[in-house]
Amino acid sequence: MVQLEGTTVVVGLGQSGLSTVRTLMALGATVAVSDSRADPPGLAALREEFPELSRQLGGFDPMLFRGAARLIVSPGVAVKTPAIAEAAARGVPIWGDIELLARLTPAPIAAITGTNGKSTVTALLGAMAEHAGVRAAVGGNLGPPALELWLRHERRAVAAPDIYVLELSSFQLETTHSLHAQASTVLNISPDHMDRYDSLEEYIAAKQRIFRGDGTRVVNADDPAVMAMVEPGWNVLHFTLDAPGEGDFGLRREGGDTWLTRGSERWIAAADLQISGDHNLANALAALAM
Ligand code: UMA
Repeated sequence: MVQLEGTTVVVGLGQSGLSTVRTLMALGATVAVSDSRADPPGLAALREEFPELSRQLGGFDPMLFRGAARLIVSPGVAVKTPAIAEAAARGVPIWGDIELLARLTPAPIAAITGTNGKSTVTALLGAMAEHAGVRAAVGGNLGPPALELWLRHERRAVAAPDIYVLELSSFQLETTHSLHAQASTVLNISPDHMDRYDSLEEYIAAKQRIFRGDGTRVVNADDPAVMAMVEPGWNVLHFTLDAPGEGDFGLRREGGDTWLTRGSERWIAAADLQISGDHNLANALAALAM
């Protein structure tokens, strides 16, 4: 079980912050909440559920952050925010909700990021798991916040999942350190959230964090920015819209038909998919590889 001595400050309320507070309270942690808005989303629910909880609203207090045992920062709050950066420089650990989940759950995690398609691949993989009789908890950047999934089975509302299937944003990955996903993918890279990042390289570095650990990395062989992330010695599966190498996933055209194949083995006819377009062929191949 995760050790949470001292005060954990949840920075940024909203959906992610609220589920983080609920989780921390369920774990018996000492919690304070901080938000730069005076009336942030989720405040009414917070007041109702945890009326005694310490709240510091309408701005960030560097003293509060400095004295914290750790900060758990919502995805919408940049870690470069001065009060957070200052606390980090003083050695205060900066986590996000995914970091807390990674420390809490023994279940395997399948983690999906990329500029485009991550919601589709997450939904496909969740549906595949369900169809295969694997209990999957599906959410993250889209759908239920990751810790809400954990709370559902912690409260015995649902059985513990066999696997988490998580859509992760670059924002979430910035504050994730110990996620060792069993399978992870970066579907593609194009400039996004450039108001938050100083350069495309910084955005790519955030996405690349999904590949930490020693799981299977599923990479888009057609995207040079994704291919450039791959390091020697990794266990890698590729997907491509061209003919795949042995063991990899791609397309083969035979007669008038297009097949999604693993190596030369036909898995499914493109015409049988209920989603269309090349981008969705790539999404389906990525989900199959995952
Ligand atoms: N806040 C501050 N100071 C700031 C900025 C924000 O205090 O400088 C506070 C706001 O007042 C608010 C809280 O932080 O109370 C908002 O946090 P948040 O923006 O992280 O919003 P949440 O409701 O917690 O939603 C977040 C994700 N939001 C973002 O990444 C911006 C949601 O992704 C996600 O669904 C949710 O957690 C649950 O996991 C949305 C999103 O737009 C869909 N994602 C981006 C995208 O897909 O492109 C990355």
